[in-house]
Amino acid sequence: MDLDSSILRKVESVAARLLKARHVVVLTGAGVSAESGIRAFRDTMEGLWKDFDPAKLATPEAFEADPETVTRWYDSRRLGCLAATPNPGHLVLAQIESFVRAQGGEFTLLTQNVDRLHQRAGSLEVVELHGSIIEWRCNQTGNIFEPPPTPFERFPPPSPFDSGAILRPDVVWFGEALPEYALITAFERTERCDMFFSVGTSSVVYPAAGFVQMAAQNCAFTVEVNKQETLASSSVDVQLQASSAAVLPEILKRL
Ligand code: BV8
Repeated sequence: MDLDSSILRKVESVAARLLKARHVVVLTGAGVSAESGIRAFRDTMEGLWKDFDPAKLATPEAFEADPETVTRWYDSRRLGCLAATPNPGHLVLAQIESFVRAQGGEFTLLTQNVDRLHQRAGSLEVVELHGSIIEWRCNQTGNIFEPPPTPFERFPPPSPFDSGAILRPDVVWFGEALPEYALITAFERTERCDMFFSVGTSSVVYPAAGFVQMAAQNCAFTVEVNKQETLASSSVDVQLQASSAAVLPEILKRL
């Protein structure tokens, strides 16, 4: 996808800043994985799930009320994530991390995504704010289990750790607290960052959506990469309205 000259001028300014940045934080959302064929969270649902609302299914109440439907939905998404491959957006973020570290800087990737594509693309310092769909956990013991890359045979899947228990995806549902380590790390790194990117997120979900505001208040240079305007667009220094898979490689080329 060719980027127009106004976006390329903005890309030049972002790359110039990144050359000097020493504490870089990147927040990613579902838009980064969209080009790997993974439906963004607020995209309309299709097929079997077209009559369901993700925001209602991604809750402990839904799991309590109908564990079979919720675990079927998550297992189909898990298999979709395993079948997907990282796209240029994921790969470039891993290369930008290497660049910043080679300059003696610190790089932190805060992701809201649960698909583990950043790790598969080679990103090292990844903080999963909303957990991972690739791992599941026993709803009694809390033990973690990574299922094989095949569909569960029974729903809800029985726990291998406790005969009366079942497995749930190791994600953070609405109304659940983020993992303590993830939250503390996200606050600490955002507090001291000198450059913050918000990539492929609608900036609707908190506390993740609050980090870009926090970075801006701490005078970090803030950049948004999104196909559309979002709730964060008015608070960033540079808004790159384009796809992450198209614009991130243009930034890397200029480092
Ligand atoms: C909590 C995992 C407290 C599951 C998800 C204020 C403070 C704190 C909490 C709240 C608050 N106000 C409201 C709340 C409650 C709630 C919340 O934020 N609600 C929203 C709806 C208002 N927050 C919570 O419940 C959080 N918990 O705060 O707990 C607490 C404390 C102590 C004790 C108990 C409780 C937990 C939130 C986590 C929920 N789990 N995911 C799963 O995946 O199934 S969130 C869900 O939305 C997604 O998974 C994703 O992680 C998140 C954000 O979505 P996006 O990633 O932005 O995706 P979306 O589809 O919306 O947008 C995609 C974007 O990409 C679009 O802008 C599009 O234009 C763009 N795009 C598309 N293609 C591209 C692109 N951009 C670039 N390139 C492309 N190619």
